[in-house]
Order: sequence, then structure tokens, then C-alpha cells
Amino acid sequence: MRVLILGIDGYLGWPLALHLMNKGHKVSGLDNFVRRKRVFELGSDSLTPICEFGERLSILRSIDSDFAFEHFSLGAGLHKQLRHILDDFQPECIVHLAEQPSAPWSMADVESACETQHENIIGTLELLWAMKAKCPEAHLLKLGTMGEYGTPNCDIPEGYIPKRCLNSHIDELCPMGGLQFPRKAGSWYHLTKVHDTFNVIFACNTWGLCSTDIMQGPVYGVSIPDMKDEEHLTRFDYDECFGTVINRFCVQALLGHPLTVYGAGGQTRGYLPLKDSINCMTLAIENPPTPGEYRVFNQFESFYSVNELADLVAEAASSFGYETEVAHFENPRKEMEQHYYKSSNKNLLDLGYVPTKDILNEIKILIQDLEPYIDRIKQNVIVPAIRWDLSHRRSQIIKEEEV
Ligand code: USQ
Repeated sequence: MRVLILGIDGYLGWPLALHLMNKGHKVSGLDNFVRRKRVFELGSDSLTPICEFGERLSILRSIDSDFAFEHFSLGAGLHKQLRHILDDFQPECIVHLAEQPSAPWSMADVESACETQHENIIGTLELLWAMKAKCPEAHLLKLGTMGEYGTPNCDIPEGYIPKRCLNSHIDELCPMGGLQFPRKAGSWYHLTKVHDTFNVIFACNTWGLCSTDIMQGPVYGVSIPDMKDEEHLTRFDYDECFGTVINRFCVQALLGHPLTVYGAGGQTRGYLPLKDSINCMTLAIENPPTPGEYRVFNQFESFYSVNELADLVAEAASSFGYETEVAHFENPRKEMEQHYYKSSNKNLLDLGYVPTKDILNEIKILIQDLEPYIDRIKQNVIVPAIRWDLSHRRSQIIKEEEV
């Protein structure tokens, strides 16, 4: 299948390209390298020493000598250029990973909030228009987030309110059944995904485009089986903006820094390892929706609270001789710290997703993958300073009795 990956230089885009090309798909890609730039501006860098994109191009061209790449920014008003690119590549599937993915970055200041909303919402809108003009039959695989739903006090379905009542002990038809499940995003970033959702649904209903909206939980890990050499590793961020919690905890454990549990640590999300994320996206690509269809896949392996994750990372680290302290830090975010959380991921399971269940083992693999790079860790990007209340200051450790 001809697959165009937007954001091919990123944490997910790079391993997805390797995986799809190894499977024989015809891949092409776009990127503007803004992720590299933003991480540098925070005073951080990928922990894995990723090579310049020129070298990455050589790696991809050693798999497919015709591999095509364009330096391109979505959301920059380059409508004609985008239409040309789609015309040239004639993709059957477009994987859209070219959005600003960080909640804290979107909360840092007005510039970051506006850039996030513009890049994500307008970028996707530009893409929808270009698809309508040049490849209306292509499948748009769009990265959304489980964070669109927030943390409601009921089970989270896949996109839509089910026909039966959400509380399983009540066996009644729900009058709201079939409507979109309510959204309650927790950052300017998460809100962009909500807005995208509605724009994509509109394009499917009105123009007959088809799309899979992946509601993905936080991903962890740095390698997948397709990576044979160091230069195949994906980027690995651990700063307060671009590092997700398990990835950050593993770096902290290697550094001997107390694990930074925000607040009470009861915050629960659906997590998945990098290899599962790549497998799930591949399943969605190889099993496209029908014309005009908009479908939702909740993408995660299982649910964990931050406290559970901290204990798992401490246990994994101690098996390699790293004694790890778990600390509670003032929560820089505004979020519920104890709450009900349960969600369905039936659509992917039905398609054949086999979740990697042994999270402790995955965390051990991650720690081993990162060990060679301990000397590259920058300690000053660990403790968060971007706060949802805009009082820019580093979080302090909370005393045990105050948690
Ligand atoms: N957290 C800590 N300590 C840390 C970092 C995070 O306790 O050092 C907590 C956060 O407060 C939050 C949870 O861990 O409750 C998850 O945070 P995260 O930084 O791993 O993930 P998040 O900011 O929610 O965003 C990430 C990706 C984003 C994706 C989202 C899926 O960056 O692109 O959309 O995961 S979800 O979380 O389901 O919304």
C-alpha cells in the first residue's frame, strides 16, 4: 500500500516508517523538524543520539531506493504545495503524526498555546481540503488522544455513547446512544484533538472522506524489533514537555533522581509500549475504513495509575542495581488525582491487536536500552516548571503527610 507519513522524523513516525517499509509497503514522508528544534530550545536533546535526517534518508533508501521525502510544514498556508505533494505521492493512506503533541508545551505561554492550536487544527484542516481535492479515497489515519475524553466517572466507549446505558448494572436503552461521547480536554493541546475530531467527522460526512481517529494513551519505549542498529533507534525525550511519564521515570531511575510523581499519583491513563503503538497503526492501515466512514480506535494496552507506574519502574530499576526513591511533587497540572478510569479498546482487539501484557518486562527492556546513554542525561530538565496556573516555578517535593 502507498502510505504517506506526516511527521516521519518523530518519535512514532520514524519507527512506523521502518516497520511499514520492512513489511513491503511503499512509504513516503514529510517533516519540518520542529520537534528537534523545540526540544533543543528547552535545553534538552533526544537521549538516543539520533542522526541528522540526511542519514535517516540513506537508511530508508537502503530499504527502498525510491523513497520520497519533502520538507514541509502543515498549517503554514502552503495549500498549492500540499496539493502537489498529494498529487505526486497518490497515497492510499495518510498517517497524520505532524501535530504538536505536548500538553505542558501548549500551556507554557500564549505563543506556544497559539502555535499548538494553529499547527494542529489549521494543519489538519488544510490536509482535509487537500485530500478532498487530490485523493478523496485515501484513508486518513489521524492521531488523536485518549485525553479528549478526560476522566469521566463512567466507562469510556470508543468515540460514541453506546446504545445501552454506560453503567453496566442498568440494562436500559440510552436516549443519547449513538451521539458522540462528551469531551473534556485537560490542556490547550488536548483541546486541539477535540477540535480536529469534529473537523474530520464533518469532512467524512460532507465530502465522503474516510478516517480512523486513534485515541492513543501515553506511549513508552525506544525500540521495536525492526531496529537492528543504534541509528535505527527513535528519538527519546524525557524533559517535562516532550517526555511521557514512563519514559521520564526510567531516565530518573538511571540518574538516581527521585521519581517525579505529580500530586497524589492516582491519575490513571491507558498506556502502551512503542511496539504496540506501531502494530496498532499498522493494523489500522492494512484494514481501512469504507468510503465516508469515520471510526474511532481507543489505543492502549491497559490502565495504570502514576503511583503504580512509579512502583513498577522502581522495581525494574532495582533489578539492575539502581535503588530508586519515589517522591510526590507539587502537581504543575490541573487534573484529578484520584478518579475512576475504565475504557474499551475492543475495536483494535477485534482487528487482531495482541497487547503486550508484561509491562514490568517492557520497562526492564527500556532501562537496558537507555543505559548506554546515561552520560547524555541533562539533569536540569527533569523537575517541571510549566504550571497550568501560569506561575512559572519549579515544583517542590510534597511531604508524605501532605500527599
Ligand atoms: N505525570 C507525573 N509525573 C511526570 C510526568 C507526568 O505524575 O513526571 C503524570 C501527569 O500528571 C499525567 C500522567 O502522568 O497525569 C500522564 O502524563 P504524560 O506526560 O505521560 O502524558 P500526557 O501529558 O497526558 O500526554 C501524553 C502525550 C500526548 C498524548 C497523551 C495521551 O504527550 O501526546 O495525547 O499522552 S493521554 O494521556 O491519554 O491524553
